[in-house]
Amino acid sequence: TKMADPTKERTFIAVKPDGVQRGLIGDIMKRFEQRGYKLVASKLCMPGKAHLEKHYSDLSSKPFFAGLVTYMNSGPIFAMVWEGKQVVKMGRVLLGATNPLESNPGTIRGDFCIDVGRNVCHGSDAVESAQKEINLWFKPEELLTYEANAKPWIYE
Ligand code: RTP
Repeated sequence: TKMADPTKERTFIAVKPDGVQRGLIGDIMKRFEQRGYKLVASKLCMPGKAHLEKHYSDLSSKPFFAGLVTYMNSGPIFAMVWEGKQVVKMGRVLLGATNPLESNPGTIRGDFCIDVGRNVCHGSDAVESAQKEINLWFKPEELLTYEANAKPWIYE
């Protein structure tokens, strides 16, 4: 059996409502673009409370869950799917630690925020959750397949 192409890994990244309001969409996209990742889908959306509760269902027992959903439902979210080698893990690196007080300068959260409840972006934490989140946020026809000059300029 043929191994899956490692350069086709995908992750779900979102600019949260505070990031959109603060005009950070371009900066956040730029970091993924310049690293060499390929954008395969994106949209500005306000998916509503039920969808956001589903997105964060693993956290439903946490004391901050209601506040988290209210925050996520407070304005448009810019949802994206990025593709490339180790993009799930690297996406987390680019975002920085969940709590901005622990995220390194140079990361998105380390450069732009202070409070964990206003941490401007989301990124899938594993390949399996990425697949689930991509399916929750995007229809199959919204994910585009196209050539993007990655080989041989990004990958050896
Ligand atoms: P995300 O899903 O947003 O990328 O964040 P994450 O995996 O780094 O962190 P997770 O533990 O899944 O938490 C999801 C989001 O909930 C908010 N949060 N608030 N008040 C708190 O103690 C607290 N802890 C987490 C954050 O907005 C976090 O990104």
